[in-house]
Amino acid sequence: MNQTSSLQAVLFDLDGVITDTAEYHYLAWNAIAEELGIPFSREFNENLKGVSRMDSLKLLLSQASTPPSYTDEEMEQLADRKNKLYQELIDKVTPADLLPGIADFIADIKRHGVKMGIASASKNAQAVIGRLGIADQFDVIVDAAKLKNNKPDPEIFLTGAAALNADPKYCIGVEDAVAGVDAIKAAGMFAVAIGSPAAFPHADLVLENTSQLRFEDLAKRFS
Ligand code: B16
Ligand code: MG
Repeated sequence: MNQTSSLQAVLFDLDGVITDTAEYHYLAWNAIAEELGIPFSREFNENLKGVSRMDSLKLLLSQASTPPSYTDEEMEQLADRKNKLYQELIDKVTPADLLPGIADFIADIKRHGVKMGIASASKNAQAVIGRLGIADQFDVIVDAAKLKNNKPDPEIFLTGAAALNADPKYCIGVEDAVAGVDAIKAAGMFAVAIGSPAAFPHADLVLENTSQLRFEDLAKRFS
């Protein structure tokens, strides 16, 4: 191929990059917080982006005036309840829920023969991608349930690159969470952050929103 040939793969975070399921995570956690009488807000919910289900629950409980001490089993039950609420909400997801520009960006990557993967902390990633109607576009969806370490550990991005037989040096990771950007950098990849520049000092490139993602601009950085 031409000048874009050295870019081997693009690994995408899901929530906040491909679709905005963060709102559904918020609604489900809010219901649990209300039930437990713990204060919770959209602002606090920002801290849960990219964070695993159990770590999110721990953060939520830390907001109680007297943080409760639950057994491991009780913690599992609370996390399961939140997940059931979340799954009811994602049942409503359709292809119209792709964030702006994502459909074109994915199509461009595919057209240039560059591989694509999903590196999401969500154990519901497969279901969400299916409902968005884009499952066949991706060469791998990393199974978060099989990982030992959460973002900012690079494991999820390295696992994705290995599955695609790609050298991390020639991979791009796209994220909307600070822990995710740190995971991409720790994996030795080029990190694109979606959000406000001030929030992502470690990213190689920060774009305000997904409609600014351009395959040609990114591929040039590898030529
Ligand atoms: P689940 P991402 C993350 O997805 C979400 O940002 C985070 O809010 C959520 O707690 C986490 O997945 C786990 O999700 O409960 O569905 O396994 O941003 O890494 O795509
Ligand atoms: Mg995310």
